[in-house]
Amino acid sequence: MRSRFHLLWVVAALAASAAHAAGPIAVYHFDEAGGRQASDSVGAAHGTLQGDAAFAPEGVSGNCLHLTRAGGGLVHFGDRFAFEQGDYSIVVWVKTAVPLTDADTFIVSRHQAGWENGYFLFLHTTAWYGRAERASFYASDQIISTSAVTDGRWHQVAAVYRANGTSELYVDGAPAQASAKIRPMVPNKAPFVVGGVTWGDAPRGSLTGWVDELRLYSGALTADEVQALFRQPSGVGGPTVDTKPGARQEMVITFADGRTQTIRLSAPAETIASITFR
Ligand SMILES: [Ca+2]
Repeated sequence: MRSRFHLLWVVAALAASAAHAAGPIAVYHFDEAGGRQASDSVGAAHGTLQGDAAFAPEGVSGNCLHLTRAGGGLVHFGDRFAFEQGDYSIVVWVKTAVPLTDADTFIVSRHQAGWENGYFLFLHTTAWYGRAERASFYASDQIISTSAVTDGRWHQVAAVYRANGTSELYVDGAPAQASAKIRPMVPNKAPFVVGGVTWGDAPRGSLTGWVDELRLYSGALTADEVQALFRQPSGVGGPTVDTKPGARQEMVITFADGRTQTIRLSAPAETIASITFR
C-alpha cells in the first residue's frame, strides 16, 4: 500500500506539472565526474567550464560546480536563454565560501554590466546596490530577498518572470520573498553565464563558492512547483529517479511484494508531461 501511495504521489506530481505552460528548456545537474562540459539533460544547450571552474562532490544533489572569482571560474553557455518575450523561470542552488570576501556576486546572468539590459540572479555581500547578504533578481528592475543567503549553506534561489504580471523571487521554497511588476526585458548580446557577468565583450568570473541543479523554464513556475523543487532539487521524479548523467531515461517501478519493473523512456525524465494507465 505504501508503494502504491508513493507511485500515485509521483503520478499526481507529474500531472500537476503538466497542467500549465511552464516546461523545462534546460536542466543542468552538474553531476559530471570531470571534464570541461556542463551537460544539459533536456536539450543540447551544453556549457563550457572556464578558469578554475570544476565539478566537485557534495552538491545539494550528487556533484556540483565549484568556482572562484580569483581563479576566473565560470560556465559559458553562449548566446542562449535571451527570454526577450514571455514568461520564464530560473531555479538554481548556491552555497558561498565563508567568509565571502568578494564584493557582490553574480550567480547566473545574461547581462552586460553598466547599463540596463538582460537579467541576473545576484548575491549581495555589501549594502551597495541592494541589501547585504540577500539574493536579488534583476530584469530591468530589481527585487530582493528577505532572508540571508551568504552563510555557507546550500540555498535554493528561484526567479519567476511574468511579462504581463507580477514577477517573484523565492529563497528556499515557497512563499515568494519578494514580488513586483517588472519593466519589459531589454535585449542584449551577452552570453548566458553561471558564476559571472559580462564586462564589455567578455564574461568575468564573479562567484566564489558552489552551484548546483540549475533549471531554466519557458513559462512561470507556480509556488507549489518551486516548493517541490526545494524538496527534490534534482527534479519532480525525486528519489525514484537516478540523477547520474545518462541514467535518467529508465523508470523503475517497485511493487508491494518487492518486485521491480524497469521501463526504458524514449526521452529524459524531465520532459515527461503525464503518465496514463490503460
Ligand atoms: Ca548535482
